[in-house]
Amino acid sequence: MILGTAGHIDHGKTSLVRALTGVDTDRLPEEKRRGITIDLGFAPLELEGIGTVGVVDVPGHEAFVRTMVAGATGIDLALLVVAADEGVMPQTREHLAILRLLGVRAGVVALTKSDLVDDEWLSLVREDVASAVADGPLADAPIVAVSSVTGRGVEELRAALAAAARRVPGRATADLFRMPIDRAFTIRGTGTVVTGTVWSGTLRRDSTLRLFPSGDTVRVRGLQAHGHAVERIHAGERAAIALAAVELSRVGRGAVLVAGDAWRPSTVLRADVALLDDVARPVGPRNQLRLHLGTSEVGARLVATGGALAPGEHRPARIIVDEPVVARSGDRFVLRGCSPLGTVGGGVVTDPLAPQRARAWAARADSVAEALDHFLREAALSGLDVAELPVRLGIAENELASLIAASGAWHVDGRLYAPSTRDQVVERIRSTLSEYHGAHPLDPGAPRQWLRTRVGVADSVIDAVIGELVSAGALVLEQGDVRLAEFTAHLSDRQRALAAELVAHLTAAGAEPPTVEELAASLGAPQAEVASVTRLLARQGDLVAVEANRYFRQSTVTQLVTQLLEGMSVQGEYGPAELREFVGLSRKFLIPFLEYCDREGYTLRNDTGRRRRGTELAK
Ligand SMILES: Nc1nc2c(ncn2[C@@H]2O[C@H](COP(=O)(O)OP(=O)(O)OP(=O)(O)O)[C@@H](O)[C@H]2O)c(=O)[nH]1
Ligand SMILES: [Mg+2]
Repeated sequence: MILGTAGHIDHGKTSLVRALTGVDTDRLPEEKRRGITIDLGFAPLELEGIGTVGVVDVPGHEAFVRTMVAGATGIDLALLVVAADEGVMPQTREHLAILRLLGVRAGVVALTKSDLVDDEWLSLVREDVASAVADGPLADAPIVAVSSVTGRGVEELRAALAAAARRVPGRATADLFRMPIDRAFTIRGTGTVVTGTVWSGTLRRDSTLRLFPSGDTVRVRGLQAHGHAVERIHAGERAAIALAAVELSRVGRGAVLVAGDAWRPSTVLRADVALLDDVARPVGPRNQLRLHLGTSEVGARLVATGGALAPGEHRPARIIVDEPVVARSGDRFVLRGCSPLGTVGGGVVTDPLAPQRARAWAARADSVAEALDHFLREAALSGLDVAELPVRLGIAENELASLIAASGAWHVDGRLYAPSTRDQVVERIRSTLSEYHGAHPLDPGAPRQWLRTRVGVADSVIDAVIGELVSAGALVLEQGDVRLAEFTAHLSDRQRALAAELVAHLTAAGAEPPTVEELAASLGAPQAEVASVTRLLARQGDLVAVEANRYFRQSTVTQLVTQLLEGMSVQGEYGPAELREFVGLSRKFLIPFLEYCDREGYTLRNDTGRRRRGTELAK
């Protein structure tokens, strides 16, 4: 469990952490010199009945709110610190707003420096604070007066924190591992070490992780929790992870470690976004914003349907970021404005992997099934990558199978399609084929490869549908050509006349027939048509293409093959000149004919000549 401090500068956060844990988290020389917190501080806190809680101490200075956000992200409990002598101040409110935006639901308020004020003043400040937290997540939080100087109230505070901690729900450990990195440094002999709060999942030593935004694959060489080496680390714990062979320059605050192959960096997110009530102006796509998600911070623009968001307004929007971020559905984030600098709002990611032109969309937080349905319909024929769904939907991998089953979606080769897609693909195949048959009535069917390019779905999908339709008898797939089962190639009257003429011509030409071009010229018919008719006659078995574009009558070929094989002895090996004796063809016709015989398996050619292969004669 993680506890984070919050509160205005100098209100006593770091002093109180030291009073609770004995650890001074202000370690930087500059922090000592200026007497303020600049970077995040970390300390272990023992709470009775809870165990060790990781404390993240944040700076209160208005210039370091971005650091505060990085520290507050992923905490379970907030310790809001308000100095009794000053009361509620600007960063008290801003930090409170950030806690609310980040979805922190529990905590305790400490009225520090109570030694500096009298009881009357203290009760006034207490009322002030109560009204400041009234409509937020700390509305019911106990308010405990403390002094880090006298020790007053510190034990009462510890007990209040333990009570609040007991009500915090556990985090999912049977989930994808993710840890936004908040620090990176090198330790001599160990190498690069990164620290952070584990958001989800479990990590074992020697695991392999992905590091984003670099995308590097990294190996976990050592694991520590609260300064002790451990074998595994779970969601909700502070972790120090030693990474094998990673340059320090590759990691830093803002990077994130994840396990599994569901994670993708993305530049368009969809989210439910809320603007704070006290923002000065509406926020639209022209306003430069900073998106704080996990420990990362990137430039962002907000595009909501219906224009700019007004102060206090809550609407679905798209967030377009300058640099890729790794987000998951359900992630909370904070949006800050650049001028004036300040927190303007935040929200919940509803789609971390939004298509470039997707419309903003309101997710129903309680219905993952609805989200899946929406994504499926939106993806239409391109489908969804099943591998990324645990991230896109924000669910554990083990919840996916039943969700997909319930959706009725169609799962082909790692992609998921809306149930209606199958009918759509069937319809497209049918109409594409019937158009093809109309345009090419003599063709046996459309080449499958061509069909794939025309239907506009993944090859695996079209192949699956063709396979189904072939089994169902609706399509015929023959030699790579697909046709509707009801289609048969047919000749028009004119083509029938042409076919008869053509056959007569080829019969007369015997063993030395003309090419298709020559045939077309002597018949005075279009070459394309002659080619189609000869192809059809070849499919029907009347003609044989001994070489490309040169057709023989089947009977002529049979006779030539018979002569050849009868001439060759079983053991003999023959050169072309000898074979020519058997069939009596001129050289121009002989070589293509012999090659035809090789292809058809009548003869076998090697370096020294041809042998007879089969004893059976041509049919
Ligand atoms: N009298 C009195 N002084 C306190 C108490 N707590 C803190 N201080 C003093 O207040 C000053 C600021 O305390 P810090 O603990 O550094 O305050 P902080 O909230 O951590 O400040 P930032 O991290 O810079 O926002 C220091 O000089 C502390 O000694 C307290 O309970 N009583
Ligand atoms: Mg401090």
